[in-house]
Amino acid sequence: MLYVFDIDGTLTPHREPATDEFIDFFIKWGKDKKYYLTTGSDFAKVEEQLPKTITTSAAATFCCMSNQCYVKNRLVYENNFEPSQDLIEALTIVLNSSPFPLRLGNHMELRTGMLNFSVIGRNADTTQREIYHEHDKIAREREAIAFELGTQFEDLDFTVGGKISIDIYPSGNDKSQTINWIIENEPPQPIIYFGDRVGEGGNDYAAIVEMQKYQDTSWHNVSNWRETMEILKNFDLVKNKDVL
Ligand code: M1P
Repeated sequence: MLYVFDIDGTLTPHREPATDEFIDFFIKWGKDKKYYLTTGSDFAKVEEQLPKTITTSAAATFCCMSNQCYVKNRLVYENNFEPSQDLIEALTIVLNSSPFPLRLGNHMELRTGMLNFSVIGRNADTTQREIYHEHDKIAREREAIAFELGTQFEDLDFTVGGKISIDIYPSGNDKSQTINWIIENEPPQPIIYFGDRVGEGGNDYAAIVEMQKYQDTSWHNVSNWRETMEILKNFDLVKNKDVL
């Protein structure tokens, strides 16, 4: 069995370090498991949020929507992306026309193989992130922006991930790359995926669509790290029952 975990909202609170409770649990749980990490964030943020014991025990870590892959801290591949002037202009118009009142800076973050866009800006602190997230839950602003820009730029994908932002990358350069890499590099075996955005339009969706091409794959849409932990604990209970 191979496990694949999204990070923000699945193993950790969004853009925050994993809790001590989760770290203690996961280190013990992971001792006899093979698992992969896959995130929209870059490697520096992964290291801020998860301890080295967890990242170095991962079979591989896919960052920036799988546009960068590390095996045991060694870079294995990366894709390039240079946003066009048209895209920057379109995002600037969105930024200037959003009714949300706060602009806190770092609205377009260029990462390896992708661009992350946020109306409130990546400088928002935890409280400000929540304020935007509450606004977005009601206004569904990010969904609307992603849809609008998706029709304007057909060669790019716009997906909603995390709480305040949208991930943008060349069509297909998404988390399906994680699944394809695993399929190419591992013998056939069951794969189980955990993410907080597995529905259409979410940034885990492409991984789920890709997994459906293969047998013995399954996934969980979780609301937070605690739910992930409970599911993993229950697997072990069921397994032990089978053994008994
Ligand atoms: O990994 C999920 C997302 O985490 C962050 O989202 P946000 O800042 O909106 O909460 C970002 O790193 C985003 O790119 C990533 O997809």
